[in-house]
This record gives sequence, C-alpha cells and structure tokens, in this order.
Amino acid sequence: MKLYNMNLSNFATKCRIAIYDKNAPVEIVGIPGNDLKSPEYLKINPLGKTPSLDADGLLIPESETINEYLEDKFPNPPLMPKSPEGRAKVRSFTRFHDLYLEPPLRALFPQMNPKTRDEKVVNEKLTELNARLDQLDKMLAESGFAMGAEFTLADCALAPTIFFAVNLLGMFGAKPPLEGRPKLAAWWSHVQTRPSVKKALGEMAEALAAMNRGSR
Ligand SMILES: N[C@@H](CCC(=O)N[C@@H](CS)C(=O)NCC(=O)O)C(=O)O
Repeated sequence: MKLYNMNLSNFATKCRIAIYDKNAPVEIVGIPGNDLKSPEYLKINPLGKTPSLDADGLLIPESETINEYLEDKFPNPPLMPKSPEGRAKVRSFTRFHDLYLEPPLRALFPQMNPKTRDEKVVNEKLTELNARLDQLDKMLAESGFAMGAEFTLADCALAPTIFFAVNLLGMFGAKPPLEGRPKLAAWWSHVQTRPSVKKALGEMAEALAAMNRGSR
C-alpha cells in the first residue's frame, strides 16, 4: 500500500497521523513527476490532489475516505468509537473540518504576499474562519482529545489545519487563533502529546520552514 504524499499538505498529514498511529504498513511516497498535475500522477489520480492511497491496486482519493478505509483495514488501535452515536460524532467533526473550517483558511493561502494581497478577501475569510473557530471551541470535549479521552479520526483531521492556523494567521495581523478559545487551546496542547501527531506535525513544520527558506 502506498500513500501519495506531500508533507506540507494538511490533508495528507491527516492521513499520515492515522498511518503512524496505527503503525499501518503503508509506504509514504512523493508525487510522481514532483507535480500534482504531472501526466504520471494524473494517470494515477485524475483529481490531481494529495493525498491518495494506492490500496494494492485500488486508488482511493480524499483524505477522510482514506482514513476510514485505514480504520476498516487496520482496526487496531481503533480511531473510531464503537457506538453509532460516537461514530456520528467523530464524522460531525471530520465533515465540519472538511466543509466549513478548512476552506476559509485555504482561501487565505494565495493572499500571503502583502504586495499582491486583496484586503477585502482577507477580511472576509478571516471573519468566516474566526466564526468557525468559535464553533469548534464549542464542539470540542471539555478536556483531552476532541471526543474526550479517546484519540480519534477527529483529532487526525483537525490537528494539521490548526497547525496552519497557529503558524500562519499572524502574517495577516489576525488575532491568535487560540486566544479567547480555552477548549481549543487546551485541546491543541494535549493533541500534540500524541506521538503520531508530534511526528506528522514535525514533518509539516520542516516542510513549512523549507518553503519559507525557498521564498526568501
Ligand atoms: N478534499 C480533499 C482535499 C485535498 C487537497 O485539496 N489537497 C491539496 C493539498 S493540501 C491539493 O492537492 N491541492 C491541489 C489542487 O487542489 O489542485 C481531501 O480531503 O483529500
């Protein structure tokens, strides 16, 4: 099994966390042709996105589909609760992440350069993102991981995106994302103690530092 990966991608990091946590026998490989739109990679994954998983001949795109597949295939340690209610709650977090929390953050990426920045877009997206972060603060468990004592796919989805929020929002003059959000702040310190999260976020941090060195 192979994960087509980029260490800086928050979606690919979501899958690496699950792979590391389960110690799953998945080889982590780069993107063929070093480009998401290379003919070699488009032949493998017509979506031209990372991550995608080659599950011994079956190509699975979409980070959350990959993580649910890994959960089905390698159930130990479990990253989903057993009860239908618990599973629905984890999926509420992962859908919230993919559909509502991450898009306004992603929309800020093209606005990083202050010289070409559209301040209207920045203000709109920061307002939207702050509303989503407030919602997340309400959704998180009182302590521990997103669901409480158990580490789940919800934490895998949220940690890489919150990493970006913590590390990138300062450049837009935005208020720090953990400020005034006590549950989010407590969750963020706790989730980074999980070895799989620490390892994957470390790789993301290295990739971010390399990108910043390259753009100087
Ligand atoms: N919904 C997809 C999103 C994946 C995604 O957008 N990945 C980014 C990198 S973080 C990408 O491949 N961008 C290139 C593109 O969209 O063309 C998932 O969950 O896997």
